[in-house]
Amino acid sequence: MCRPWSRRAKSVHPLGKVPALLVDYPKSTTGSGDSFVVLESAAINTFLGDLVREHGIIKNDRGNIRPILVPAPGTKERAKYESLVSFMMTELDAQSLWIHRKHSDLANIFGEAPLAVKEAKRQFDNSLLVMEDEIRMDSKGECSYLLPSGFSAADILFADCISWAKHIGWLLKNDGSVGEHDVAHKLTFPTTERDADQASSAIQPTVMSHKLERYRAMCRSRPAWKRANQLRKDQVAAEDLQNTSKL
Ligand SMILES: N[C@@H](CCC(=O)N[C@@H](CS)C(=O)NCC(=O)O)C(=O)O
Repeated sequence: MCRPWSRRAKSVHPLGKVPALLVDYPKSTTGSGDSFVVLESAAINTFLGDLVREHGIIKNDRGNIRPILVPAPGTKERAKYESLVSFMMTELDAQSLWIHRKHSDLANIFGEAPLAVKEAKRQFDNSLLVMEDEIRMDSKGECSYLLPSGFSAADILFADCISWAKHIGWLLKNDGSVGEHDVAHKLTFPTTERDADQASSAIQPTVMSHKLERYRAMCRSRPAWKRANQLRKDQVAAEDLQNTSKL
C-alpha cells in the first residue's frame, strides 16, 4: 500500500500511479525465481484471475472450490470478458468518472473544466446503458452477473464504477418511479449547437433502474465484497491515524 507520487509508487510505476502489483515467484515455482511488476488495475485483476483459475483452490463451507473469476484464454467467454473490461476501463472509467475526479473533485490540482465534466456525465450515462444491457437475467427471470459462468472480475470493475458514480452524486437510488431503461430510447448524442444556458446548467443525476439497483445489491452482498470494503475502511482509518500523529 502506498500513495500516488510517493517515492515507493515512483519506484515501480513510471508515472508514480497506484495500483501496481509486485509479483515475486519463489524458486520452487519457476525454477529460477522471478520478480516483476503488473500495472493497470484491469490487467492486475486478469493476471490474478488467471492464476486462481489455474492454481487456486479456495476452501469454503461448500468444500474446495476453484473460482472462475477470469475465463480461460481462447474461449468465447474470455473474448466477452475482455470486451467488457476494455469497454469499462475506457468508456466508463477513463472518459467519464476520471474526468470528474480530475476536473471536479481534484480541480485544485488538475484545473477546473466544467464543460468537460458535463460531457463526461453524458458519456457515463450512455456507457452505463450499454453495460446495463449486459447484465444477464437467469432462467427464473432474476437479475444475474455479466458472464454466463457467473460472478467474474468484470463484475468487480462494474460494481466499483456504479459505487463511484453513486458516491459523486451521478447516480441516485430508485424511489420506485423509474422502471428498466430502454437503451435505444435513452442514448443521447453530443450536439455542435451548444447553447450557453445548456452548457452552464447543473449536471442532472441519473436515477438507477430496478435492474441496476438489484445488480448492485447482489454484488455488494457477497462476503468477499464485504471483506474488501472493511479492509479498505481499516486502511483509510490507519492512514488517518498516522497523519494525525504526524501533526
Ligand atoms: N488506469 C490506471 C489508473 C490508475 C490511477 O490513475 N490511479 C490513481 C489513484 S486511484 C493515481 O495514481 N492517480 C495519480 C495520477 O493521476 O497521477 C489503473 O486503472 O490502474
